[in-house]
Amino acid sequence: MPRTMLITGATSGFGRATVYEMVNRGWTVVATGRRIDRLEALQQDLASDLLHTVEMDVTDEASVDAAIASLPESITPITSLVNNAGLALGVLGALEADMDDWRTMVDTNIMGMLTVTAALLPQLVETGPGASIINLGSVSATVAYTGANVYGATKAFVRQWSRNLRTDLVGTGVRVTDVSPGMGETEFTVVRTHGDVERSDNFYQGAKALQPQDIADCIGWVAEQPTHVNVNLVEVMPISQVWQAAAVDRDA
Ligand code: NDP
Ligand code: 8X3
Repeated sequence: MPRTMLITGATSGFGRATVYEMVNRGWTVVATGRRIDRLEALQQDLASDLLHTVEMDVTDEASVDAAIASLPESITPITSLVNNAGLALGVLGALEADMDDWRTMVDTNIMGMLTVTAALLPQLVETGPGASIINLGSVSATVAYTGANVYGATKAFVRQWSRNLRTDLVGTGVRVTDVSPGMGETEFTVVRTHGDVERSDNFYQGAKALQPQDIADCIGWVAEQPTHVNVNLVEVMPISQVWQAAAVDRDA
């Protein structure tokens, strides 16, 4: 089984936990993200020959190409790609939401994922059986709630893209999986609220939300399935979280 994984958005949350998980499983890991100080901290903390770090902004095609071109031959081809970089911005309904936030979510969650995937697809196909692409979706792909508007829609894209890509890749040996978490306690809500740490802390307070390691475990499990097995979708929520009944506005 080939074992070199590139993870986008590895400087925080699910991506960062997956770096530790996969290095512990003996994989070679390429951790990427925009915050170089965080990548350096990973290097120092893990102090492992299995870890390589490289700056990558998934919204910048030149940055993606340069990062991939910089990888030493000794660790290519990349055999597993985790498209984890992503974000929600804003909590307001569509009437009050900010167009710049919408654009950034589409650029990152959709175009960023596509850019990195297209750049690495030749290496993944070269690897063949055992290769995998693991995309971070979300329960918000199918559950509507106020303020999810564009964020949830980008994750609906991830859901269908994962299935369509898997269909296109049949016969290559490359697997495609959508890992769709519910509420996870990461920097996600600080980012979503544009830096409101108190609001973010209150959101997670007492919720017993998913922890980054929970999703890292899922990703490790998916990546190490036998080569003939494709896990299509992993949807995982904290046991404290459930779906709401559809809301009714009695003044409508
Ligand atoms: P975090 O905010 O903790 O981590 C997000 C990561 O994405 C960071 O490492 C950040 O790195 C990276 N990132 C953001 N923009 C870019 C960019 N333009 N280029 C490269 N990297 C970028 O959030 P999570 O760990 O929670 O989120 C990871 C994924 O999981 C996302 O796709 C998110 O939508 C999804 N998800 C999260 C849930 C949750 O409740 N937490 C639930 C369901 C899905 P840097 O800033 O250094 O570039
Ligand atoms: C994030 C999950 O439920 O906060 O993707 O929208 S949720």
